[in-house]
Amino acid sequence: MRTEQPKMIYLKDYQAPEYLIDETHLTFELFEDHSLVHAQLVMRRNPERGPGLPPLVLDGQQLELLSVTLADQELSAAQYQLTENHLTLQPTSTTFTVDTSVRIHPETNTALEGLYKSGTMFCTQCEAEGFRKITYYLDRPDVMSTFTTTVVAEQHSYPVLLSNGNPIASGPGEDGRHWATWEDPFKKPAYLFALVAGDLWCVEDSFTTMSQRSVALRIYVEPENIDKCQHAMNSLKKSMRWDEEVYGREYDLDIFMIVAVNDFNMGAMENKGLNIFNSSAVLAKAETATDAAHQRVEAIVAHEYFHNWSGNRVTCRDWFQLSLKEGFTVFRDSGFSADMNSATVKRIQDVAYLRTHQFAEDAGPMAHAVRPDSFIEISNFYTLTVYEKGSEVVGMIHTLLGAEGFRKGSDLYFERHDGQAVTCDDFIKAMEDANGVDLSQFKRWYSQAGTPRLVVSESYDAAAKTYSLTFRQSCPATPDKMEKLPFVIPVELGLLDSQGGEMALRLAGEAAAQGTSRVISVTEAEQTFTFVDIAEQPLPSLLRGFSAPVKLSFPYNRDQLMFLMQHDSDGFNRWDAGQQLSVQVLQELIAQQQKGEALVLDQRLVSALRTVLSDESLDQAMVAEMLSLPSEAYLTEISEVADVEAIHTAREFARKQLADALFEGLWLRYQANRDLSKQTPYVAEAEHFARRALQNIALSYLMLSGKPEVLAATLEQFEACDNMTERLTALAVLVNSPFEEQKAKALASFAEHFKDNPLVMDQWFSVQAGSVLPGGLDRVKALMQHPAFNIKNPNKVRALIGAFAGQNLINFHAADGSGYRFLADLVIELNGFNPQIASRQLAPLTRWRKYDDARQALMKGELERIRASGQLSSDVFEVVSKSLA
Ligand code: B3K
Ligand code: ZN
Repeated sequence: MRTEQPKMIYLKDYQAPEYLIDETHLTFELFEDHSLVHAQLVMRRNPERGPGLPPLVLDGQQLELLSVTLADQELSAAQYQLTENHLTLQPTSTTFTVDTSVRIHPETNTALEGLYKSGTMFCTQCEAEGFRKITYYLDRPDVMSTFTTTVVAEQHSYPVLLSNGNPIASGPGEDGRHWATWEDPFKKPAYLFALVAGDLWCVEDSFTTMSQRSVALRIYVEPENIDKCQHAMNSLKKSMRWDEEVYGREYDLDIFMIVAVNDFNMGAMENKGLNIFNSSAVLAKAETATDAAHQRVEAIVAHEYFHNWSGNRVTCRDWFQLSLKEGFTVFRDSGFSADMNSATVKRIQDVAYLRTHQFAEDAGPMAHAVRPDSFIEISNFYTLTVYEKGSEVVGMIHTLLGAEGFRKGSDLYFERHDGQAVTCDDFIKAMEDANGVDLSQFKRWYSQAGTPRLVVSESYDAAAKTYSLTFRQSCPATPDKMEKLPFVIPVELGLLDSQGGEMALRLAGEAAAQGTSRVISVTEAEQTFTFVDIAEQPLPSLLRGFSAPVKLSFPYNRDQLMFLMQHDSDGFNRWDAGQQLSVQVLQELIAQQQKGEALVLDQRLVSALRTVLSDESLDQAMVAEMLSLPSEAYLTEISEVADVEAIHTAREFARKQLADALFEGLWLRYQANRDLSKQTPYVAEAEHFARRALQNIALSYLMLSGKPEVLAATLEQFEACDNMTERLTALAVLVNSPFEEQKAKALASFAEHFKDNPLVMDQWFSVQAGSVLPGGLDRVKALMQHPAFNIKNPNKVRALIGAFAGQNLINFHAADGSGYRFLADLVIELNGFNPQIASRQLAPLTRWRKYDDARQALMKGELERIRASGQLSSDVFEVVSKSLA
């Protein structure tokens, strides 16, 4: 545990490093009760920092220093200074070497940062500042070095020894040990260092790059998982091809490796040539992973692979620039997933996620800009804002420049900055220079937090045949800034005539119309755009494809929304019109519930969804998305004060009404698709995902009827299907149903069948944690005692506690505060051994401002209890103190 007070670090204080490291030579001696790390750093004074030889301050944490040698002279304790976080030496010439030996304890490292053990395997996680827990170093991304790494370990337990780059030598050692040496010729910051030692098997393949080089591809897993790697391997090859075709980026080393580990704080890590993955983000086969899991594997494999250019070859100057690599890489992986699957459905899912979760973050106490100005603990800034909003910001540049202009910009960026550590400004500059545009106002997206509001009004002049749209933008105050300057908001729009046709779009002053869907830039606080030659009152379709991450409002009535649902040429906006209609209808029900009135569902929602359900020409995944009502979390996010019970009751009421009214149509669609599932072996491809998505949402509605034929169908699907998508849906449907006996039987047989597969057991935990039936907290507490639960394993914590607190709102927000007390206890416990996970699990409590006074007091009380609980990690300290500020 730290003893120094956590302190705030500011972007404005950035200074280039005093010294640089040109070469890093590491030797690891791995043992069961400790490990030794010998480092030789070939260093020089950074010429940018001018003459003089200031002290060399190396970062290091939780290291036992055994020896230190400067310029071949071993130093005595009087010749260096050692503190909790630093080792300070005094160089005497501009170039020199530093050799250190340290002892570390991966075998007791529960924080899963630095070198640690996952099961029997040694592995590393160094981003952002974990390398300092391995050896003394300049642990900052603007210090880039080549690495040579030798790993020595016992041969029998650790037959596989891996590190970054290419293998250059290996051999036997003494006492049953062996060694391997790896060399990474590409300069990289220490956060991209990786090491793995274990008893692993691998699936092998190869990829021929666009310049005809052959690259060996290997996915390493524990032997029992060797049958679950093919999907990740296919995804990897598709990613490599896509990055060549869409971005012109070719892979550089002779080998690319992925290793799956069970204990991992997040999804995966892009270490140069040696990606380390949470097993949940690699392993997938029909019997054990859902369609969603298959799609997640495809997206994460792509994301980490794409980092080889956007992150590794061109990296971040400092951690305030994190979105430089993360926002851009999420944008790249979204484009890939859109191309591999249905682009509209991918966009819908991304936007629903952003609006529900990132908008909530942007409105809460941890709100920060895409490029934050300050932080206490960088691990807390791997956020939805840096990733997802960061991707939206890059996406807006793409929208403004067009695909070709964007590609010119990205080519220039990669060419200009290859091998460098750069800033978000450098990225924008490349986009500007390649296109001859000025993005200075646009850059406010990087520096101003908060979700802008865009209020739109219209006026039609029938005599003049002109139609005007007036946009008013504003952005709420956030903890970093009260006043915001106007953003550049690209709004893609179209105008529909009374037949649903698209009108030609000619702005006043233009010589001719420019298509029927176009992008206008709103750059002022208030701005009017007037279209001419508009023969009749149009209906606007605004923010097509969600062209900017804003909260847009236009006073649509329900009939107009139904019209857009049917006629808008933009698929995303058809879905969004349906969502807006649902929101209006649900908010009406919520108000009825709050006033103690009888609930009455507007039948227009029923008829709109009936039309969608019976439209056989629509992509079935799209039908499934349109049938999904906005989540309780989203309804919470858009409420001024969220009424947990009323939201839940209203939404469940609407679901039941829809289920009854649409029973026939749902049943037909369900049966047709289940029949197809029976006839077709599982395929992990878009059209099959789509079919199962509709089948499964239909089943979840149908079960609300409580009819025996639906129960029978659910049991049939549960027992006879050949894949986890159908099985898990059937299980979830049973778990949320009143059929206690069948539920218990299904849960037991599932657990018995999959007890040795931890990833499947995670899903079993999640399904139960998500059950909205009363008694949720007791069920979660009981499940924590299950032999398959392990609080030290992040996947288990996320599957059970994360799912409960993040998704089961009606149970978590129980009026007596029991859910809050439970979560606070858990955070206090996690803080003691894994601060990153502790801090993540805290997020639901930080949203206290959204709730009624009684709940606010309870939530704040728990935050205060955490604050007073003793020695807090900097991770938890930052979130708790900002939440209470
Ligand atoms: N870059 C890593 C995230 C590291 C998180 C460190 N706390 C995964 C990714 O975004 O690709
Ligand atoms: Zn990333």
